[in-house]
This record gives sequence, structure tokens and C-alpha cells, in this order.
Amino acid sequence: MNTTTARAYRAHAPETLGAALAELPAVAARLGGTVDDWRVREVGDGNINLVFIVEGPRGSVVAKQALPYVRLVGESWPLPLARASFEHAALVEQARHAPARVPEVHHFDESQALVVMEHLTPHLILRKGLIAGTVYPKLAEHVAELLAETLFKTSDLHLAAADKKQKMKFFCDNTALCKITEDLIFTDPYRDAELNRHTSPQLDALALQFRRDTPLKRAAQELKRRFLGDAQALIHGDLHTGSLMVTESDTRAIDPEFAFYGPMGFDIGAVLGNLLLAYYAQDGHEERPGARDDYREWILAQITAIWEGFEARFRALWAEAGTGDGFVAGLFDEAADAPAAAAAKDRYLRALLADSLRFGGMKMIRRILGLAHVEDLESIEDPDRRAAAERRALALARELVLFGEGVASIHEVAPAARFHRLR
Ligand code: SR1
Ligand code: MG
Repeated sequence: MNTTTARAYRAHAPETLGAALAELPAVAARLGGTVDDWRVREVGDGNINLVFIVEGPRGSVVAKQALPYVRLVGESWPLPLARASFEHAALVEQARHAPARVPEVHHFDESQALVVMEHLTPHLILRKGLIAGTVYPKLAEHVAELLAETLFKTSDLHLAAADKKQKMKFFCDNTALCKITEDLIFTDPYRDAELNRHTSPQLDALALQFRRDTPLKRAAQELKRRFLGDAQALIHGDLHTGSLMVTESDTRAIDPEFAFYGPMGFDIGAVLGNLLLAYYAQDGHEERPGARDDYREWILAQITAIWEGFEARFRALWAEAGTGDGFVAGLFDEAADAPAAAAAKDRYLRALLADSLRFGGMKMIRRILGLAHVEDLESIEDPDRRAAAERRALALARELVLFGEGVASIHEVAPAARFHRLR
């Protein structure tokens, strides 16, 4: 992979990108032919950046370029271009631990805030697949692998303290993207923020109720402090179902521009919370009541399987590669202390499950009462039907945030999700 620097930034358009890529021999070779043979399309439908697909006679690439502002809102909300550097660094670090689960980076140009990477094809954004009701047989196994490998290997359970702190230093500067999360997830849904929106008037009373919900606000601030201060591992930072690209046999995580050293449960919760949103949204997508019953159950089964797969792999990594300063195995006598050491690990995983469920609940609430919503729910055209799904999701989300600590097993989640859908 080559890296270039210098040159004044300019936001690309399909008309200008080809010439820029033509100057990169490795990328040009990958595409084949010359710039005149290339087809460039801007396909970004996310909230923040430009995303281009470039196709040549030999192959194709994706070029992602940061804009100096939030695309969803416009130039009134400036955002540092440096986020592309955090995304690039996170992709590189993730590829060290879970190379099969992230796109390959072909080129990074810091001055242009441009990452050229593998074009994942025929992959689809998982969120779109969930809306369509598509089953992905390898999803849980792959997501568990991604989470366990990237979180464990960047944590104090694996790394020496000095090594981890060295890695953390760079990501500490990702303050602007972290601030988005701090505001949009942990604060704004619980106050009358200007950019908040919800299905109105159907959810007006409920939105007000959430803004007046003292225990929930207290929990949100407690979780925010964890997000601010608990540097457990390098987290993706925005691992919703729009950040996962899938086929029947493959799963990749994209877009880690929010990456920093934070609580592991924030990533796990993002996946679980967004699957739960997809679960409740099925009512708005099925052709007749009950038509998606099997699919709903498949989604719930993924939640259980992701956690169980994650936990199994995380425990295996801990046994094989628990070399970090966060748990010095040598302190424990192999025979006499075995139960105590095992109990310490159980306690860690139990706390992580609670974190994951609580952060997952926070992620659900922000997608219904905050600024940035999700297509699963937004694409339900009938606002009464949409609001019904959103109400159910909010009820479960609140329960997860407030009572997630009392959950002893992932197997409690599916019944709770069903309960809030049917009550
Ligand atoms: C202003 S950015 C809104 C959201 O889009 C991203 O995908 C993150 O989830 C962020 O919170
Ligand atoms: Mg994104």
C-alpha cells in the first residue's frame, strides 16, 4: 500500500477523481486500461462522507473521501478532515487481527482525506439485507470473529500497558467524532435538542416522557462517562448494520472513522441494538401479518449467536494470548486458584454483556428520538405503523439501559424482545 501526503485538499466529483487515481500506479494497475476507460460513480448514502465506486476494465476500487462538514446537515456543521486518518489507522489495526473481516486498503492520501480500498462486491449493506428479509448464514460467526479478535487484541488483556498506551495516543485526537457520539447518543435524545426528530405527532408524548425520565437520563450519563473514560480496547465506534457489508458467505466491517480506545460493549451493543431495531421494523415490511415470523426469529437467533460466538472466541483468546498487563495469569496458582481465576473471567464477561446490552439500548433510542435515524424504520411509509414499531423498540431499549446489569444470560434478550413486540 502506498501513502501520499501534501497538496491542497479538494473535494472530488466523479469528473475529477479518475485523474487523481491515474497518478497512483498501483491503483491504476488494479483498474486496468486508462482513465478514459474508467466509470466513476458517487454512491455515498451515509451521513458524513463522499464514497465513489471506480470500475475499470480489469477491476474496481472504492474511494472514500471525507468532506470538511457533515454531509447530512451541510456546511453549517464543520468536521475535521483528519477523521480519514483515524479511519485509515483503524482499518490497518483491524486488518492485523481480523484480516478477513475488513476491506483491504490500497492507498491513503492524508492531504485529500482519501482512502482507496477494496470494492466489496457483490456485497450489500447488512441493513438493506435485513429490510429485504435476507438470511446470511455466516453473519453471526463472522461478526463474533471480528468483535473478539479486534477487541481482545487491542485490550489490556493482550497488550503490555506501554504498547497499548502508545497505540491509544494517536486515537486520543479523534475528539470531533467522539463528540458527535457524546452528543447524539448520550445527551440529545434526553433534551429538547434542535436537531432531534421523531415520528410526529405519534411519538410526541413518548419523546417528552423520555426527556423527563430521570432514571434513564442518569443511566445515559453514567454510560456516557464510560464512553468518555473507559479505554478498554480500540473500538470501531459506529458498528451499526450500515457499517457491515455482507454476502451469503462473507461479512466485512467498513467505516471505522469513529474509532478510538473506548468501552468494548459500545461496539457489541451497536450490532445487537441495530439488529433489535431491524427486528421491530419487520412489522412494517412484511406483506401480511406474520409473513416475517421466521425472519424475526432468525434475527433474534443472530443476537444470541453473535454474543455466544464472541464469548467463546474471546475466552479462547484469553487462554491462548492473555499476555497483557490487565490480567496477570501467573498470579494465580494453576491448581488452587483455578476456580478464582475462572470466576474473574466469568465476572469480566458478565459485565461486558451488561455493557453491551446497555449501550445497545442507547443506540436504539438515539435512532428513534435523535438526529440520525435508520432506514429500517424510516422506510416504513405509514407513520402509524412506523410509530408502533418505534414504540416497541423504545420500550425494550429503555429496559436494556436500565436493567441490563441484571441480565445473567444472552438468552434473556430474545424473550424480552418478543414480549415488547406482542404486549
Ligand atoms: C452527524 S453524524 C450522525 C451519525 O452518522 C454516523 O453514522 C454516526 O452514527 C453518527 O452518529
Ligand atoms: Mg459510517
